[in-house]
Amino acid sequence: MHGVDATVARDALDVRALREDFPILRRVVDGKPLIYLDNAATSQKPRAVIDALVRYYEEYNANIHRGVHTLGQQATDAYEQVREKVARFIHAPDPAGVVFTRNTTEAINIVASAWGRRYIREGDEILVSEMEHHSNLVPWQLLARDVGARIRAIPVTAEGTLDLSSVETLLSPRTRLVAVVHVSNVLGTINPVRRLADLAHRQGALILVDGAQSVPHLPVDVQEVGCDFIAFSSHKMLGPTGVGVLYASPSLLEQMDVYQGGGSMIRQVTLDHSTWAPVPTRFEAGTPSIADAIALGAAIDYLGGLGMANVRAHEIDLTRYALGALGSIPEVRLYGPADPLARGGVISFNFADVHPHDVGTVLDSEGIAIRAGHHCCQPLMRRLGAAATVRASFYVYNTHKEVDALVRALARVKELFGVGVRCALP
Ligand code: 7TS
Repeated sequence: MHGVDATVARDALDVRALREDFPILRRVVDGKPLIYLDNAATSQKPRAVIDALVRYYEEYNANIHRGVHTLGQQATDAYEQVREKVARFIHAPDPAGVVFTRNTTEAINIVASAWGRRYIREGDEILVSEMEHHSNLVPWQLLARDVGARIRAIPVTAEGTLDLSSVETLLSPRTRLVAVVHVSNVLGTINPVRRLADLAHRQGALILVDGAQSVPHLPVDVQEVGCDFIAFSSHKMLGPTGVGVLYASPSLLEQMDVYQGGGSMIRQVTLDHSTWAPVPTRFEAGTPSIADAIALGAAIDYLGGLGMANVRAHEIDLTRYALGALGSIPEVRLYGPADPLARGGVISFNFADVHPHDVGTVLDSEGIAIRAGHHCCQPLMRRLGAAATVRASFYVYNTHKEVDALVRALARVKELFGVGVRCALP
């Protein structure tokens, strides 16, 4: 292929070309070109997304669902079109099931509050897993505390997968909800959500899927997954911060209580009583993040242009390459499944006994952005027996060369911390 290097040439994506779409990738950190490997925390934004934000503010900034004026109508149309785009993107049958939230966290809190407080009672059970992000754990703990319900957790195996053999015993007629992450933000594990949905439904429970790390990275079809609720964030899928999505069928949303009260979510208000707007606006009280939702539409267009199957193929390729390269370093301890097909583009590891924050600082001095810490998964860290990990996470613009740079920078960590010497001491 015309002049592109071999690693890019066999890729499902034209990475060299698409990198040009991301202005921030021209940045230099500490005199080194930025290598951004912290995509599980948040992704970078292509020019098309930044332009969509600017265009809204420069050309048709107005509040939505209220004005008769042209700008208000344009903003409303643009905002509502994104609802349809989101529905198509996740193969949801009805855009009326798409609720715009602030992020994944708020989407889950809406379910805990507006569905959970109505349907979960004393003695009921909520089944989570040991690999949940705090945002799919703490809302259920708050609910359980207030209504007297009980949290149970699917254990994680030594390979970093869910122990499915325990699910049938953990599920009981008391289980009202299974709340489980689709792709782990620490281990990368892709969980068998369809299977879990079937098991949950067989017990009469509903299932919420935390799609924060799946919707941006894999083709997700909510009808195939069979989930009742799915939550995800725009900022992890090339879109702006400030907007996320909760999807559920409109009939399920109808059965829920309201979440926040205020403007937009009402049909009629008297001094002592209100009735509610139809779903999904019933769950969108107040002025939403209009610009951000509109720019999420540009992010979805961008991902659609790449093709989610290609995004996934690119990440499998990078993950396979990185697992091989990191796995050949004796000081590196990798977490999560060995098979790149069983995981997303997230790789957690430790480097001998060097503290992950120290690894992160050395990598930063090489221009490499990774995350070090507990990744908002403290129960999982306890299960792994690690206080923290280093985490590299990939997206569409990452390359084999960047993985090579990570490997070289780890050699620098070894030099600086004298790992071999220190490990040899009693
Ligand atoms: N669920 C998962 C699986 C996540 O990875 C995250 C964010 C969230 C929920 C919460 O998303 P938010 O947009 O509401 O904040 N994960 C991370 C991370 O791994 N590093 O920084 C944020």
